[in-house]
Amino acid sequence: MLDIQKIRADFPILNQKVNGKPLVYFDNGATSQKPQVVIDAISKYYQEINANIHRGVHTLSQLATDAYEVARGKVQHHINAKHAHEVLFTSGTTFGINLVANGFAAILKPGDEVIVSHLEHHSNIVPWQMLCEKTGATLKVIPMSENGELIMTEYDKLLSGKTKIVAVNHISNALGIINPVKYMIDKAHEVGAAILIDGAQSVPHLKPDVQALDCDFYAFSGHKMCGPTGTGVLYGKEEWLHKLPPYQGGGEMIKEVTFEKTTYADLPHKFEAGTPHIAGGIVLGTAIDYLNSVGFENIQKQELELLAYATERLSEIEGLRIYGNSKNKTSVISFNIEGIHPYDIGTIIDKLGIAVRTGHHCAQPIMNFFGIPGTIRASFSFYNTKEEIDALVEAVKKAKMMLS
Ligand code: 7TS
Repeated sequence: MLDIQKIRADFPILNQKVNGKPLVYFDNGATSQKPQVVIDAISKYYQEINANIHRGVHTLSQLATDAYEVARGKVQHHINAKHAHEVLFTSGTTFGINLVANGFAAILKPGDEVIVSHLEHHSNIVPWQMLCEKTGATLKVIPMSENGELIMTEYDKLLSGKTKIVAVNHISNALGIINPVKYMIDKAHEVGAAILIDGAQSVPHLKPDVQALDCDFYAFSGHKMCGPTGTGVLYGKEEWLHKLPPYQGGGEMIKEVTFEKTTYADLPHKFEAGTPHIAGGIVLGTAIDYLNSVGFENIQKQELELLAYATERLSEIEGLRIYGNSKNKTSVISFNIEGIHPYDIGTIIDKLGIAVRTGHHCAQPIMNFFGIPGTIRASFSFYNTKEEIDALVEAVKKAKMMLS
């Protein structure tokens, strides 16, 4: 059992008032809060070892380089990648997906097909649309059902020899639905297609095993898993990272440069042009250590309890509809109240100290599917409590009264 009060003491931001009320932070799907160890590790880096990496012979540069590579190793073990050089540090999920989509421009031909799903964040739609525009390939979309699940029989029908890559999220940000990614990966491979998993919303809740999944790419952001903003990881299978061209040209990603010809550095440096977010990469390692010290089993247990409690309590409110009723869900509740715009509820409950996200959550096709402008999304983390859910329910009831 987690000692929630002890865990909450690790997160200084949680212990404050917003608009005169105790902060209730339920916007974890947008970004998580940071524990003190992560905040301290950022200062420590700049106080003690700040230097550019992979460049100098001097001691600080070596210390910074070593710390950065230790962090890469931590990520490798965390996601069970076969090689450390399959772990690319990026600025976030968006960067990782764009890197892969850009690389596939060198591979796709007119008539080829790219598959995404109806449940994607715009980050996992737009780069593939841009790729299709560039190459003449066609974008296909796996449809979803009323309860927010992807329809696997339709996925099976879309797959063919023309499919070159499938891109799907592990967990939907707008509804919290957990997709059957292992099935989807195996099916993509049956037709010889590559598959990218957008893990932005899964890594705060579970420990992905990229070898067991057998995915070709797995992209995620550090800031949703207690790490700093501007950090992220793209895992790519070695064979694919060799096949794809570099994304950006610049320092650090080369072996040799002449005006006639440039040769590229080995993995992972081929994809890491320029000075990276050194402190961020190192501290992402600290965040991963922190999450593992809490334990993913404990995290899941606490979050599923919060999900069940919030679903039950919110359902007390007349006219409240929850979107995405699948059993395969993480701790996200997306809802609306009949006749009231989600933005209005969000604004009123903010005055009561409660932070939720309202709007389309960068997933407009899902909102279009339900015929709504957006939802109110409460996304819970392991450091949230049932008392906070009670505060949300009371605040929503109050807002409903004021607005109806
Ligand atoms: N993919 C998914 C599934 C996401 O939820 C997000 C961000 C991204 C990609 C992009 O991640 P980034 O770190 O590169 O921006 N999702 C959200 C959200 O749900 N609310 O704010 C950001």
